[in-house]
Amino acid sequence: MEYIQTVLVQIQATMTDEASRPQGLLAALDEHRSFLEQQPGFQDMRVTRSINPEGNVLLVIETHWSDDNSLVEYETREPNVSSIINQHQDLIVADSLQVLDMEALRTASGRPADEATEATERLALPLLIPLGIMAFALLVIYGLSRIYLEVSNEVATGMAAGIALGIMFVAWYIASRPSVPGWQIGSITVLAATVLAGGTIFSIVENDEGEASGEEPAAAASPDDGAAADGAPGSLAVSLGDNFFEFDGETEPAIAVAAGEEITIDLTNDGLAIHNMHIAGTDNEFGDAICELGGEEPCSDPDLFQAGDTGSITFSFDEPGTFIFRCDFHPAEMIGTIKVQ
Ligand SMILES: [Cu+2]
Repeated sequence: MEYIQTVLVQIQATMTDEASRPQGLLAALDEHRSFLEQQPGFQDMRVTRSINPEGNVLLVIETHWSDDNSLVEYETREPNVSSIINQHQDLIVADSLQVLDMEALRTASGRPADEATEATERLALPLLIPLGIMAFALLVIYGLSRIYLEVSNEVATGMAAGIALGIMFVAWYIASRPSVPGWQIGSITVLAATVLAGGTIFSIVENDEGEASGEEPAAAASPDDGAAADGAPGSLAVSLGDNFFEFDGETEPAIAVAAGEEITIDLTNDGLAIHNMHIAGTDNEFGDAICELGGEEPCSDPDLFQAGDTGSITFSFDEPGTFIFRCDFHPAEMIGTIKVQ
């Protein structure tokens, strides 16, 4: 932050030459610069005046300070810009002396940044700050969740309580002090980030090793990706429509399953009519006109689906082959096949 004392004063039109002569006001101000350079916190002095060939001349004297204490210190003792001007009362327009203490909002040293940079900053900061905070929060959530997953429940609870207490302590420490030096905030941030990053990396490495050595069972195949094609165990879902079976986007589906495994297909009647699912026996014939649960051939449970009903069908085939299935209520159009591999 930079603090600026701005002194405004008008020199009478008839006195401008007088002010400019050696030993005049301007020379005195120039000389004052070497005094200023001895003062703690002093950074720069700039004297400007309005370009006005006729009439009174506005003189602006800015002194720049690194902190407000230095500025106040300087202002309350003589010599200072005001006292020097007051020694030249005869030159100035009565009551035209004004002293303003100002605080620079940007810490740019002297020269303002070019407009392009400024525009970029104005546009980018409102986006970057929230995005940065969000990314940081996500990293914290991800990191902590990895760590919590790796440790036992009791340890995780203890850790969460410890972290909460730690955050409260740091917040209390910062809030209870009028100002906290940057290095302390920096140290706290670096420490927290290091612990979090270290713990996260440790958890990930630990977890990978666990998976590699088979300590943890591989995740079950997800319901609808490749389970059917691979014949891997997993739940399959078939929709009953008016009047078709729909599976994987097909309306006369061929459903691949593995031989010798018990397969369960989830069923939903998404149509308005009644339906069921009846799979042919090993002879690929339908023994019953309408199948029954517990009968000779695989039959859906329930054996009659009203609109909106959900249920399933469970079956297994020991030998590879292709077996037909149908809805007993719409056997001509509502059909499909089970491919046992
Ligand atoms: Cu049907």
